[in-house]
Amino acid sequence: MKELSSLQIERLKYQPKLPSSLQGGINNLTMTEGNKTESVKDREQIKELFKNTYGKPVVTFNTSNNKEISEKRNIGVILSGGQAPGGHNVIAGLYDALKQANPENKLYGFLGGPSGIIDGQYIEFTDEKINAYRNTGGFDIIGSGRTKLETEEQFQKAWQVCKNLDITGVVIIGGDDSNTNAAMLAEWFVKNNAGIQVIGCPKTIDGDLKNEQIEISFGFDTATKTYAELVGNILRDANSAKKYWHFIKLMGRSATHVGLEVALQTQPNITLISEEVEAKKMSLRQIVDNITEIVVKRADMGKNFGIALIPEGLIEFIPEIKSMISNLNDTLAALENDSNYKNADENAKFEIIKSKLNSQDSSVFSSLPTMIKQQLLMDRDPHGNVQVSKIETEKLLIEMVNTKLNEMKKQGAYKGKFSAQCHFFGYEGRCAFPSNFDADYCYSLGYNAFALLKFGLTGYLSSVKNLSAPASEWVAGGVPLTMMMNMEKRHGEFKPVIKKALVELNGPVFKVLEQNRETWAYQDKYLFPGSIQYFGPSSVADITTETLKLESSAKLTAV
Ligand code: FBP
Repeated sequence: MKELSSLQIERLKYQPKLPSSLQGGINNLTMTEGNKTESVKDREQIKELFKNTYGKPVVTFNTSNNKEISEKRNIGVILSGGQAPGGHNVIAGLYDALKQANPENKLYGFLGGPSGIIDGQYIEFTDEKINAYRNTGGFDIIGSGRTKLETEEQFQKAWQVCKNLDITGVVIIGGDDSNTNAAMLAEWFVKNNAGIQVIGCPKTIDGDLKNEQIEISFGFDTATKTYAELVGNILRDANSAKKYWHFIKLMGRSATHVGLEVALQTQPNITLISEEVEAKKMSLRQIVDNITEIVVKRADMGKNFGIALIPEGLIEFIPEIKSMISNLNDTLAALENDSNYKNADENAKFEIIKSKLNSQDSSVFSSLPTMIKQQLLMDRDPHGNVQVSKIETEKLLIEMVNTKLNEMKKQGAYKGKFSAQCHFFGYEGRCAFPSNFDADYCYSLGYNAFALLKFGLTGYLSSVKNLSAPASEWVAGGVPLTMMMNMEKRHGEFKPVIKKALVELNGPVFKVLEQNRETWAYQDKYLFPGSIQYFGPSSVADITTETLKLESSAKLTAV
């Protein structure tokens, strides 16, 4: 029996690249401070909530000649939220920097996500443990979770656990919600003179944790390449058999960056973009009509096949459904302890919900098939989000398109054959071996996180910029978490959260889709990206995403 696959063996040997500013070693760094910062929105409220950590400057690191001695210290690390390729390398980079700073330093990993720091569940990392996980996908080195850190009691417990282990710095690797946790914990530790710093690292395959300072979250590169490979394979299958329409739902809870990137890598016939649906105030009916029009026209051309990409979060962007879901969230929050509701059967639950919603929302809710109603009533995640990965939008659209085509058939307006297959690609891409880009980026983020701790900063996100250039030219530094925050409604209340980056309809990435959409719908300009290449020519092994390339060159043109 084999212990490791051939690829595992080769990937363990890969040496991730660091920006040249970090290559001189962790004890040979200088830090440059920029100007004071402000939050993206709701400045007064955010300032009031983060009195101690608000407004700090963006910082950048450079190599210095003065080799400093680092005092011995212990650090804790948490993997938080959905898995994303490269998480293990963030930990490896952090570990290597920490040991380089002082070999007596210790790194503790909290188990199962943020709950690990509250319940005191942890391991101490050793060389052996870290070496077994270098350049591998997944978060299984310590596991992950979605516990929201927000109550006084949780913070007190976390403090006690850190005191017991003599931990003076915590690194939280997570998306927008997890880094909101990081900002809250950082503020609380300063307020209580706990002497514990908190640093975040930008993770999420969804690609929506990005802004002027953060070019992309880690995991997006590998996950989109994995989905693009699968979509490319299906395109070729469809083009060979010429008998199915494939409706493919792609992960991306809120923003459609994943769908857009995969569309650019594969050029399918239809790509729905949630942000466009919302901006154009499209109804579910209009979306169905648009898809049906393409299906009918292709059938007239003798093509009873095609591929449609559906974003995971679509349902929450259709204005009539968005408004209904927002009120439904408040209604469900209010019914949380209502035993009548809790003990009711499914139909009775639907009736209770309908009676609590206003008449418009109630009729939207009633118009949805039972399957979707059931899925909308499922538990929210700990951050109050609808679990859109469980809502089968792809099936809903197939059903509605099919009904419309049957009506058209009766009227003689459609003579084709519609046979559909549905797919959901999400979990398939979250634990793939990180691409070279993600392996390098993640290692640098982790290494850099220790540099932020070393310079005494707290409430910062580890940032590595200039990512479309070779790794040696990347710029390492930190961005205050409060700079990215605004107030949003969660569980029926306004809370400070990191603002999600949605697809910009005036941005360079969406423009490419817009310009080519008509051609791709009918002319089958399919691309087959194939699998991620870990070795071989740089032209295939070191490529980044179309999104990063287009956004970086648009920034350069603007300068
Ligand atoms: P993060 O925002 O935590 O990175 O997670 C993103 C995501 O992969 C979404 O695309 C998806 O909707 C969600 O996680 C699924 O969550 P879970 O793993 O809890 O089913």
